Amino acid sequence: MAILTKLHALEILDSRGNPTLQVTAILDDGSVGTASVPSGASTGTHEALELRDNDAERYGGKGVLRALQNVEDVIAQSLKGKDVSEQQLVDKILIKLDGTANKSKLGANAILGASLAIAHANAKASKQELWQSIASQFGFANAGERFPTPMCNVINGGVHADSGLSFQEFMILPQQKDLPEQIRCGAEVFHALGAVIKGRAFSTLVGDEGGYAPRLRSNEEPLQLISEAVANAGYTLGQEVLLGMDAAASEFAKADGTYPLALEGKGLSADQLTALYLEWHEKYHLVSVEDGLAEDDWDHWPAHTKALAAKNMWVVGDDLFVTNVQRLQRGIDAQVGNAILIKLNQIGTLTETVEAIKLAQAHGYKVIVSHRSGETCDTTIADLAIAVGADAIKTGSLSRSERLAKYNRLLAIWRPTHA
Ligand code: 2PG
Ligand code: MG
Repeated sequence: MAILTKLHALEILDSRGNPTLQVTAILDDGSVGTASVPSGASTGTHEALELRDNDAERYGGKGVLRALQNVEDVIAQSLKGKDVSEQQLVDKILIKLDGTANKSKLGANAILGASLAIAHANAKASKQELWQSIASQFGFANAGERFPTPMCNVINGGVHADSGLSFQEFMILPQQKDLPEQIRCGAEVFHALGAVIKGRAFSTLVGDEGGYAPRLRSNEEPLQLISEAVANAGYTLGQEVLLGMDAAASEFAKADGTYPLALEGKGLSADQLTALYLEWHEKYHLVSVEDGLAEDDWDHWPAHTKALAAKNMWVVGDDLFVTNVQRLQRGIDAQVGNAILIKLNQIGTLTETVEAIKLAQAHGYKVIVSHRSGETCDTTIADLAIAVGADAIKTGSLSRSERLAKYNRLLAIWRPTHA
C-alpha cells in the first residue's frame, strides 16, 4: 500500500522560457516524487492536448495555471487518500477522470505531471531506482541489460532554429559498445563540428536542442559538415558513427502534397523526397529518418517505408504515430514505419506510453524514447528508456543542461550496473 497524501503543482519555466508544470506527489510513508512536463514545438496534430491558459496578459497566453488547478483540485481530490502503488490503476483513474480522447478536459500536461510524480514517489517508497520500479510495474524482466544508443542532434533546423534548414534535426549515432564511449564520441564530434563551422565563418550559436544552427546554403550541407567533423574527431563514418535525421516533414509539407525545400527553392514530391534520403544513405551513411513524410501522408508512407527499410534504415514515426496505439496499429496494418518515437506527453500517461512501446516491440518496431524541444532538467525519459530496453534515446545535442541532464542520468544508471 502507498497512500497519496498530497499532490501539488508549480508553474515553472522550461528551456525556452515558457511556463510548464512541475508536479509533486507525497505518500503516507513520507516518500516524495517530482516530475516536470516537457513541451514540443513541432507538435503533431494528433497529439494529446497541452492545456494553456490563453490569457494574453500572462506569458503571451502560454501560462499553465488552469492545468495547475486541475492537478491540485480535480486530480488531487480523486486520488488523495487512495492507494496509488499500482501505476496502471492510477493512470486508469486519470484517463477516466478526463474522459476525452485527447485529454482536452484536464490537459495532458496536468495528467502526465500527476502520473509521473506518482511513479517517482512509488519508486522511492519501494526503495528502487525509477527504471527498476517502472520495469517491475510493467513486467520488463530484462531491464538494465541493454542501454539505448544516443541519437545526438548536432545541427538544428526547422522550427527549432532560424538556420533556414527545412529539416529539423541532423543527428549522429555513435556505435561504440558502451554508453560512456558513445557519449564521449558524441561530445568529441560535437566539438569538432563547432570547429568546422567556425572555420567556415558560420555562427556557432545553438538552437533549441543544443545543436548548432548555422545559416547554411543547402539542406545537404549539414551532412557534409558533420561528415568532416566525424573524421576530424578521429572516427570513421559508417562504422563508428552513423547519421540520422528528423525531417519533421509535417512542418513544411504543403496541402497539395508537395514538400518545398526553401534553400533549394524547389518543391519535391513524396517519391522525390524518399529518393533524396536514399541518396544520402549512400553518400553519408544516413541510417535513420524520422517523419520523412508528413503525418497524414498515408498514401506515400508504405512505399517510403519499403524503400528505406530495404536498405536497413530506420523509418521512424513521431508525428505519424504520436505514441498512440491506435495510430501505431494503423501503421502496423499498412506496413508503415519500422520504428516509433516515444514521447510521454504525446499521449499523457505512463501506462499508455508503455502500451505503445509494448505494441511496437511485439511487432518488431524499434523503440526510440525522446525528449521534447522544450525541456527541463527532469530525467524521467532516461529511466524509461532503460526500463523498457529501448533501442535508442533522442535527447538532443551535447550542450545545454536540460539535454545533458538525461545523458548524465544514463551514465549514473550505467555505472553501478557495469561495476
Ligand atoms: C521531435 C521533437 C523532439 P518537438 O520532433 O522529434 O526532437 O521536437 O518537441 O518540437 O516536437
Ligand atoms: Mg520528430
